[in-house]
Amino acid sequence: MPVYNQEIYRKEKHWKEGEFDVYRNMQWTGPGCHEGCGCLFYVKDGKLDHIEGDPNDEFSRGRLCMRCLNMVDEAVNNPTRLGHPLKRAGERGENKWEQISWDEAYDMIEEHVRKAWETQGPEAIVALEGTGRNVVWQVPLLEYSAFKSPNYGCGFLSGDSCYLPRCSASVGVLGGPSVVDCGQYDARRYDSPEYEYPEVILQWGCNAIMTNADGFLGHWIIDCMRQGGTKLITVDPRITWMAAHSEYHIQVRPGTDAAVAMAMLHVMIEEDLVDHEFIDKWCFGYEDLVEAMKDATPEWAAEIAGVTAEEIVGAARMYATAKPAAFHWGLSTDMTPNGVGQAHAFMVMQAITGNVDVPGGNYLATGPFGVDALYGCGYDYFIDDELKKKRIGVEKYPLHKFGAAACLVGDELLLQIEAGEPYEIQVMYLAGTNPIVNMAAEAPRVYKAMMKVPFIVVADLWMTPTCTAMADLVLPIAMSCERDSYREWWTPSRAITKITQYEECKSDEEIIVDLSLRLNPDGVPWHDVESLLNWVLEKDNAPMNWTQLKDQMYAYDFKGYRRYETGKLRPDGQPGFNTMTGKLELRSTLLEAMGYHDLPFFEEPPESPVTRPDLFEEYPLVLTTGKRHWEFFHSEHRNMPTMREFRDQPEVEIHPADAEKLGIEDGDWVWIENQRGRCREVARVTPIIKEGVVCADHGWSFPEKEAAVPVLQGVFDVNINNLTTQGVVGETGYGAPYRCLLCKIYKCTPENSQVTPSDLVFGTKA
Ligand SMILES: Nc1nc2c(c(=O)[nH]1)N[C@H]1C(S)=C(S)[C@@H](COP(=O)(O)OP(=O)(O)OC[C@H]3O[C@@H](n4cnc5c(=O)[nH]c(N)nc54)[C@H](O)[C@@H]3O)O[C@H]1N2
Ligand SMILES: Nc1nc2c(c(=O)[nH]1)N[C@H]1C(S)=C(S)[C@@H](COP(=O)(O)OP(=O)(O)OC[C@H]3O[C@@H](n4cnc5c(=O)[nH]c(N)nc54)[C@H](O)[C@@H]3O)O[C@H]1N2
Ligand SMILES: [Mo]
Repeated sequence: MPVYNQEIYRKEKHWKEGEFDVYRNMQWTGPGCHEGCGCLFYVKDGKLDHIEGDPNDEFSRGRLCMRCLNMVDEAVNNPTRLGHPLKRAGERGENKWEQISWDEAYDMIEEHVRKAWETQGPEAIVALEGTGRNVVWQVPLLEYSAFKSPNYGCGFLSGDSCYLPRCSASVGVLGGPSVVDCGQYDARRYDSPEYEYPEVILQWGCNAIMTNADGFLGHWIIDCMRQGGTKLITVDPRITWMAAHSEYHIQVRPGTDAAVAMAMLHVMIEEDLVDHEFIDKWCFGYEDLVEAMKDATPEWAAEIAGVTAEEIVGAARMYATAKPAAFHWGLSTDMTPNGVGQAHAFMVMQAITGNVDVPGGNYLATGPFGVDALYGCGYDYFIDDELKKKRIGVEKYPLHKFGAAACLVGDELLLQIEAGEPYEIQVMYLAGTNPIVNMAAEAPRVYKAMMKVPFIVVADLWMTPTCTAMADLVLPIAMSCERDSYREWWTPSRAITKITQYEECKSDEEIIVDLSLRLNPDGVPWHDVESLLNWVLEKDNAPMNWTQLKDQMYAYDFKGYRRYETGKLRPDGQPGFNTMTGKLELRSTLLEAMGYHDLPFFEEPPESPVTRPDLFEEYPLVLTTGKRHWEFFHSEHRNMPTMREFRDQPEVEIHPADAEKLGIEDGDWVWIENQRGRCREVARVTPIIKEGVVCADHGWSFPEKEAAVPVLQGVFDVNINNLTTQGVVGETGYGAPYRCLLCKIYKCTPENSQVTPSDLVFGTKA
């Protein structure tokens, strides 16, 4: 670690610098992202003035992204943010609001919750959240402790298609998720004598430098390349920066990844590039794997994926012979019904090459002190077993009980709301999710269903289209520097400390305390945010309380490498992996016990040129959706002028050869359409996308447009989730086709734009 000027970059938590109070602290939503980066917060007269990256933070090392750097003026000090609880004054969608006090807001919630308890039972209360911002453990804890309901889940993310397919599969195979080792588990980072740089990082369906997803910062890969000479392999239908810097770039047809992965396994096995010592000693089911991969030849996969057999063979050899090699898997793994089968192949690749839990390989990641065993959703001490059985959809899809997050199945919740059977959902609490703009597949259908729920509370930073369309009560939420909190995503554990206050905003943590003390005063062991955070840390077996963590800011808990040898992976302290057999299960007995594929497998997407040649005739392009951009985090940041200056409109990437055939030019507004619906985006004609494939943005709305229905910030006109599906999931219930559909594209004209998708949703035109 370089030594910084200690006068400027000091290590204490707080100091004075001229007219500023400077605080070292973590930034971790809102506004949103997956990370907690170390920042210096410069405060003047109680108001945040500017921030800088903190070079003394081992995690982010002083680097910040454009969204964080822009956050002060356009988020924290933005006068259009929510500052007071608002009660709906007109009809839903009219955007008429009455400012009320927190007491009145809580009275409303209490009345509806008690009514649900009395008329149906707590299960009629549902709490939904979005991705892992710093509203992750908070929402289930509120749901369990205050509402006493087991029904917590994601905001209609079909197939729970983000991280959960990967992580749930990993519970059966490795005993938990694995993450590329860039030294992040050890506070000494690259300077640790034990650390080795990966010789190769294989990046699969992941764009780490843009996304910094899941507690992993993309620039660590650049660190490895610069400091350790790490080489890259990339599997992606688009030429990303990473792909352009790779030795092999395998440009797959979306949704065919498992075939390519199986062929790579086939090559490794056939050419005997595997680590027999590790397999013999620590793995279960190798013979079955060999048998199952026998026919998965590179030629077979190349034909399916639209790549060459040579690149599959070359990439397989390069990964398998590198020591160590690391495997970085992205969201595209999850966004297909084949997600679990694909994830299984990826884990097996890490295993048979001997790259699990070794320096510079794939580290088996848990929270520092055990919290994330259930991905932060394990605090269900308040719910008895009978109630747990009432979690919607988990009897049908039991992997949800064992998986990485014990939550309800969103696709099944949708069916239940639509049918009103077996009972009606009476109360919905949304925090950190904006479903009809972004998370929900088949958004128009989800919108109509949600409108049937009699009482909806949205806790957010802004008046989003979801608030306007359906909220009965909107709660104003504190941003990161306005909250005391505790958060980790793998490592390190972090304390987030309150520095400023905005209007009447409350943090998600304060709301848990207030509502649980109102609704379940005898059932909860806390009385304020500090005692709540102490309780959470205690449940996580942390060796310190909140006040101590706050002082030291973060805590590492590195337990060394090859923990299968030292007994540190299993609760019983025995060597081995935390799986049913105690071995790394190349063939998963957990998946077998549930009647699922127990070995890696490939299935064509449900709507592909191969499975649906009939549809392909009318919709001749393969559609993948939702690649990320620097400027936005999902639906967020569209209201920030600087971000819009960089990127003003939703775009769909299309290859020049396809564009030419369709008479489409760069910059044209086009309709993207399939049998479920359409939306419009701007064509970006570019050779970086595979021919025959288009990639459309997600998460768009135009905050500058009219908020009230039927405009609703234009959200349904540009919503790529008009084209996605609900209920088309993998056998386990995990994985849905957000990234492997079919569509057609044509230029927008006045004639073909007379009836818009919004008109169809709101019935404004026949
Ligand atoms: N700036 C920013 N960062 C984010 C987010 C954000 O909205 N904005 N969202 C966060 C969230 S919740 C998540 S889950 C992560 C996602 O993080 P990543 O997985 O890293 O990112 P994506 O950009 O969604 O997708 C990665 C790549 O998948 C490729 N791809 C598309 N379809 C396929 C396919 O079928 N197969 C393969 N192999 N590749 C395919 C795309 O071309 C893209 O380059 O990012 C997180 N970080
Ligand atoms: N077609 C398509 N759809 C996708 C994707 C895709 O790739 N393609 N990606 C999917 C994925 S991977 C994911 S994870 C989902 C993400 O979906 P979500 O995580 O639901 O993201 P948003 O819709 O942006 O909603 C987040 C809301 O939380 C608010 N917020 C931010 N910070 C806080 C906070 O601290 N507290 C509270 N209470 N609110 C806060 C924001 O203002 C915003 O309104 O989207 C999914 N949708
Ligand atoms: Mo996600």
